[in-house]
Order: sequence, then C-alpha cells, then structure tokens
Amino acid sequence: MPEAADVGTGNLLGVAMNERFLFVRPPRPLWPFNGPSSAFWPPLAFASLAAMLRERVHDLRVEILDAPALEMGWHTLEDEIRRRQPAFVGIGEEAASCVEGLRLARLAKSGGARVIAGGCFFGHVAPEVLRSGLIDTVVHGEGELTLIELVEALRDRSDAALARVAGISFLCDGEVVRTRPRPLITDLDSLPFPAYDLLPVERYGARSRNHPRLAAIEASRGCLGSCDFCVLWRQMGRSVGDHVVPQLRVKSPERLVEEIRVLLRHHDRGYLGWVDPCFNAHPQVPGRLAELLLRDGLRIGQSAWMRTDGLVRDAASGALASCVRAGLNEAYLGIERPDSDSLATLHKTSGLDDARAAMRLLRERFPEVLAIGSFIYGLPGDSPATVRAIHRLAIELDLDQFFFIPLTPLPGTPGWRSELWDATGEGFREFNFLPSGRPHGRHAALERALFFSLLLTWPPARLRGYWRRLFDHDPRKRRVGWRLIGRGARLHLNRLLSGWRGGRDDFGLIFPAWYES
Ligand code: B12
Ligand code: SF4
Repeated sequence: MPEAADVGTGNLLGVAMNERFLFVRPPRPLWPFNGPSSAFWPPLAFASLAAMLRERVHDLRVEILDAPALEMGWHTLEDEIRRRQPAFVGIGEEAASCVEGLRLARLAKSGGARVIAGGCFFGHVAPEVLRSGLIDTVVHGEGELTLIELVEALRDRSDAALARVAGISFLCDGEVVRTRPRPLITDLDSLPFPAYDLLPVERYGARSRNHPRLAAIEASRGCLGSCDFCVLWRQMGRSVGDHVVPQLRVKSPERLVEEIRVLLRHHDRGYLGWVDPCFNAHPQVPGRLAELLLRDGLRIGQSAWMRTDGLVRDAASGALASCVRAGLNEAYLGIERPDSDSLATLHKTSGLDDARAAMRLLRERFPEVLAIGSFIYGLPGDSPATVRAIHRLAIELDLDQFFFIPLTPLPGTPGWRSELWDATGEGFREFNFLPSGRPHGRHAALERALFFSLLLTWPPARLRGYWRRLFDHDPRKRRVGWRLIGRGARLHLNRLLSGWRGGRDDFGLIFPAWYES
C-alpha cells in the first residue's frame, strides 16, 4: 500500500457552484422485532454530517433522502436520484444492508455522482469496497471534519489533495491508500445541531404508540469499555500509533437541553431514542441533563443502551431517579453471558453481580422502566448447555424481554477475516443479529437448543414474568410486552419453518411491500 505522502498530483478542474451533496438511506428490510412505525429512526449520522457541511461549505446544496422513512422503493429512488443529479452521494450502512449500500452506489455512479461511504461497516472494509469500483472514497471513524476537507479535495480532482485529508481511504493507481488517522473532535458541543430540517421529520414514529414522534439524539460518542465483539468503541476510538483505544466524549447537559428543546418545539418530537453506545457511561451527564429537563418542566419518553454497573452507581447517586422522572422508560442492557469467565474472554467489564443488582433496583424502585437484556451466543466452546444457561439467566433476571445475538464477525472486530468479504453483499445479511435459522448454519446446534429451551423451559419464574408483563398495570409496558412476545414467537417459528421448507431465505428480515416500488 503506498503511503499517502507518495501519491502524485492529478488533474485540476474548476469547481461547479451549488453542486448537490445527497446523503441517501436506501430501501431496506425491517428488523423483525420492530414494527413498521418505529423501525426507521432519523438517520442521525446524516443529519449531523449534513449540518456540518452546510455550515462550513457554503456553495454546496446539502440534502438527505431517507427512502425507508418515505416508504420509497428502488424504482422511485432511481428516478429521484436521476432527477436530483447529485455531484456527491454519501452512504453509510449496517453490514446487514450491504446489499442495499452497494446497489445504491451502483445507481449513484451510473448517474455520474462520486460516492463517499462511511460508518461502522464501510469504514472497516475499505480495501474491498474500493476495489469493487462502486465507491470513490471511504471515510473512517468520525465523519464531520473529514467530510468538509474531503469535499474540497474531491473538487480539486487530484490524488495529492485526497492524500492530505486525514481519515480516508481511496484508490490511487489501483492501490488502496489509507491516510493518517483523523484526530477526534475534542469538544462535541462544537458540532452544529443535527439538520433535522433536512429529514421528513413528521414520518418518524408517526403511527407509533410506544415511540410516538420519535427522534434520535446522542449525548456521547465512544465508550469507556472495549468489548471484543463491539464496533462502537472502535468507530469513535482514539488512534494511538497503529491501534485504537476507547475514548468517551460527552456533550454538556446544557447543550443537550437546547437540542431537546429544538426537537420538542420546532420538530414536535414526542420520544427520544438515545443512540449512544452507552448512555450512562459518564457518571454525571445523564443525571445533570435530567435535572435540567425537570427544572424546565420538560418530560419526554426516552430509551437508551445502558451499562448495568453505571445503573447501580446512578441509582445510588440519585441520577437514575432523575432520569426516570424526566422520562427514561426503556433500558437496553448488554448482559451477554451467564458466567464470569466468558465475560472476561469478551473483555466485558460489567459483570453478573452488576446485572443482578441492576435488575433488582429496576424491579423494586423503577418498575415503570422496561428492561431489555441482550445476550451473546456462539463463542468458541459454546454448547447447547451454554445457551440453556443463558436462557435460565434471562429468566432469573426477570427481564421484560431478551434478545439472543449470535457472535457476529463484524468487520473491525477480531472475528472478521477478509475471506468473509462477499462482493454481492448477500453474505452480510446474516450479520443481522438474528438466529440464522439454517439447519446446517454456523450455530445450528446452539440455535436448536435455544429454540427448544424457549419452547420447553417453563420454571415458575418465567410464568410469573410473563404474567407480570402481559398484565402489567402500566399500559405502555403491557403493550410493548405483548408486541415483543408476539414478534419473538413469529420470528422463531418463521426461522424454523424456513429452515425446513428451503426456498428463498429472507434471513428473518421483513421485506416491506414497497421495497422495489
Ligand atoms: C439507531 C440504531 C438502530 C435503530 C434504527 C435503525 C434504522 N435503520 O433506522 C434500530 C433500533 C431499529 C436498529 C436496528 C438495527 N441495527 Co442498529 N443501530 C442504531 C444505533 C444505536 C445508532 C446509529 C446512530 O445514529 N449513531 C449516531 C451517529 C452520529 O454515529 P455513526 O452512525 O457512527 O456516524 C458517524 C460515523 O460513523 C460517520 N459516518 C456514519 N455514516 C457515514 C456516512 C458517510 C457518507 C460519512 C462520510 C461518514 C459516516 O460519521 C458519523 C458522524 O461522525 C447504532 C449504534 C451506534 N451508536 O451507532 C446501531 C447499529 C448501527 N445497528 C446495528 C445493527 C446490527 C442493527 C440491526 C441489523 C440489528 C439490531 N437490531 O441491532 C438492525 C437493522 C435495522 C434495519 N434494517 O435498518 C449495528 C451495526 C453493526 C454493523 N457493523 O453492521 C450497530 C453499530 C449497533 C451495534 N451494536 O453494533 N438500529
Ligand atoms: S460497553 Fe457496550 S458500547 Fe461499550 S464497548 Fe462494550 S458493548 Fe460496546
């Protein structure tokens, strides 16, 4: 791989004024646990990047096309891209939507746009996607500052200009060039407010009862932890030499209140989905923010991924009580494993005692908070007995719902190997955090054991848990309880039947009727 500094100068062309930079989220299948009304959150990455571009590159028309939110299928999207004729198209996908990302890149390129890919998936498969010829530049890690410089460099049309931009990869004479790492933005308060006005805001959570008028919002980037299987701390980590270390950065509570005020007053939002890798990683910010919201009489439903040890800490300090009073009503907890040894193997730093203590606190002091746990199976050495133990732990903890996620070799994590690259993208459908459902798949024996455990293991604690969830006196919890149980049952049955029936496999995802429209 040539060094960035070795790259020569290319041709120089004039800059067209008011070129269009179009961020596109293409049509995609739904994750089966989500209902159609809240399956698609506002794409906060695009809103944040667009706001920065708009603020710093004045002669650019910045737009976001969120096809799933508009129920826009491929046919209409193609017309729309032709009509808008963007000079640049920005894309960023989960691995599971790699098919859609590549299809979009092909479409954009055929219209003459230059395609820039970023995010937690493309950033870790840069050599592979660049060699596909569908993508011109890959942005690694945090995107805002890189994108400003990148647009200027692309307008310059020289490889030398590209080589000066930190945090990207591009092809030069058939070789992949990766430039020096981009330093993290030190003060997140310096980011402009996300460009919510460029999104079809009224569509998000429009018909949802549990997440009405949904907004996505971030309080922090990165994490204190460095769990093996996780891309999030890597995506927003700090480069030290040739490796990345975890780094947590937070916005100030004062800035966050302002953002929330704008979401409530200008965009009529009714529910906040915190997108933070770990909302309660910082010991002060969530609690202080909640106090400010309460002071201003702002109360709004909220969901967040949280650490169990942080939850215990914040219950003791009173911060958790403030958060719940300000509206926090859904906590997603990464509990992962039923034994300390495998937690240590995964470098998970919150443990089983934290999980037990957190769940006790939630049940006793915050019964209105819906507690959802996620667990990982498929580590080397896992056996049917391991997944049965995970299921028993989930029952013991008395969670309102739990997800079992197969250990997935996401690009960027140690499980990833470049041989797994699939240029069609289809192979990445299985990176959807769902049981594969294949009779001979990666984790077939574990998934069969899990299925039978879910079907046949009914200790009194599980029966009590179902009774409580389905007949909870809190109507929201009752509704969510019924829905999740129904969707879970549907998923497991469908996966089992599709394994038996053969034929087209949708990987457990739900393709909406408008997908090709
Ligand atoms: C909100 C969310 C959802 C929502 C909404 C999804 C949707 N499609 O609307 C729900 C809950 C429904 C969901 C579902 C799924 N999700 Co999700 N989701 C997220 C979450 C929490 C937030 C994304 C976000 O807004 N981040 C905040 C922004 C600001 O950060 P960012 O995306 O990293 O963007 C920055 C940089 O990465 C970069 N960047 C990003 N994109 C681009 C593009 C360009 C052009 C450039 C230049 C830069 C750039 O610049 C940005 C600003 O600095 C992330 C985790 C996370 N914290 O990121 C997972 C995450 C993206 N989801 C993930 C997954 C796997 C899924 C599912 C497949 C399974 C699941 N349920 O978890 C489904 C698929 C759903 C579907 N079909 O769309 C994984 C993806 C892993 C991977 N490498 O593929 C993540 C990373 C979580 C994880 N635990 O690993 N998800
Ligand atoms: S605590 Fe959560 S977000 Fe942080 S590294 Fe571990 S899995 Fe990732």
